[in-house]
Amino acid sequence: MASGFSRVSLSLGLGAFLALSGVAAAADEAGSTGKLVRFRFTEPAQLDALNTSGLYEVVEVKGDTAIAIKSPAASRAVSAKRVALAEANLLGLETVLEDVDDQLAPFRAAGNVGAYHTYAKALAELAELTAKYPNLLKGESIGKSHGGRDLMAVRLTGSAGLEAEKPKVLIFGLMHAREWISAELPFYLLRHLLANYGKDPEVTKVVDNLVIYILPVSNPDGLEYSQTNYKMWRKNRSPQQGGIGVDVNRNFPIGFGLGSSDNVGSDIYRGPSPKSELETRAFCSLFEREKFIASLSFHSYSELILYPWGYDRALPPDSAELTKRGQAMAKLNGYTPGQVSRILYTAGGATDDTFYKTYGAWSYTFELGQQFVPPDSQIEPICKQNLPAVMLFLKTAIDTSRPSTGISLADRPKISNFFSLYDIYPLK
Ligand code: 0X9
Ligand code: ZN
Repeated sequence: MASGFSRVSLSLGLGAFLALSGVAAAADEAGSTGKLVRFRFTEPAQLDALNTSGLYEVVEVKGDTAIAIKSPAASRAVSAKRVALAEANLLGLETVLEDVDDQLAPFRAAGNVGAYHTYAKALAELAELTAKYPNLLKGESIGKSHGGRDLMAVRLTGSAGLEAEKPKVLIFGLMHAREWISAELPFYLLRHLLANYGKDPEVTKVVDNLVIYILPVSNPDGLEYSQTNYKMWRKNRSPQQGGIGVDVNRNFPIGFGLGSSDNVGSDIYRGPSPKSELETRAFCSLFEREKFIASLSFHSYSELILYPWGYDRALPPDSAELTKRGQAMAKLNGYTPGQVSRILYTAGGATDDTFYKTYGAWSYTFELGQQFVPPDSQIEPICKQNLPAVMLFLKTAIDTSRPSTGISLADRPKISNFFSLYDIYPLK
């Protein structure tokens, strides 16, 4: 029995499923349904075996129980030898529940998107805001998806100070197609900063002292597919040998291959090689150019604040500082802070590890809310609840030096001394 094994909850997960009835199952693309299985395990290694088997997608972990989907598409795409190997690795896991297919129907349907941003609405709103605030905001496509959609970002900075001297930060959402709420907070933040610049001193300082890139929709092809075809879609939509789609958050170089699948049918398919995906390359090029000092990605769900490492259970070099900042933000939104691999699961190839290790950015991931797609009425409360933590993330970025990882000292931007964050928000 492994000690020290305690996970809060996990958010590959199916909040909506569980909210519905406590059990559900997933459909593969062809429309046949998968099976939802509960496994009881005794050691973290068993969870990793489940995660990487290629046969199951782990969607929720609570205590010693993992809920996973066994997808027919995934099973069909692997060889008999591979199935046998995966099943051997999974021996020792007790299957608690199986065959709950019929409860999936409400989630398979492409529904009304309600108050959520579609990709078209996202582009329109970014265009409208850049037109309205030409002195503060510039639009920039940082690349294109396989489907030819722009990865549309905005660059926000105030008139004060020399731009070349300002630290830059990146905030982005919707890397996973079904996590619709994760595109809403970037918009909420952007509107807050624009509406209060020149009025609220805190907003003015943040906007004047930073260059803030905001990219609400990082996976536009996936979002479109989730909103029109299959709501539970997670990956992008790039054609792959034997199937469609790569989990972009498994396609980054650091820890590539760990806690992901090499089976194209899996929802956590990592892709054939690191940076095989256009979205991944667009992010890496942007980082190489802008040398962000901090990054914040939004996912859903589980009410967590996550920081490196995700790919390794070891502590990262700046663990104490990462923890301090994570805890300070968590005090403001009530979320549970922690190192990904310790409070969630081991998963490499995600943005945060590469942004921290390769590019020297303080990188955080918020798992928002308790569902992938909370009811419309929850959008505003979730955004509101998180705004102070995001403002702290921004303020922290102004006046601090780089982590010990990543790009060379010579590349570091000068640190602004506009005000000392630590005086205002002591981080314990
Ligand atoms: O597994 C993920 O990609 C993220 N969770 S989600 O349920 N939204 O899919 C968490 C990523 C955390 N970071 C790393 N694993 N490095
Ligand atoms: Zn996600």
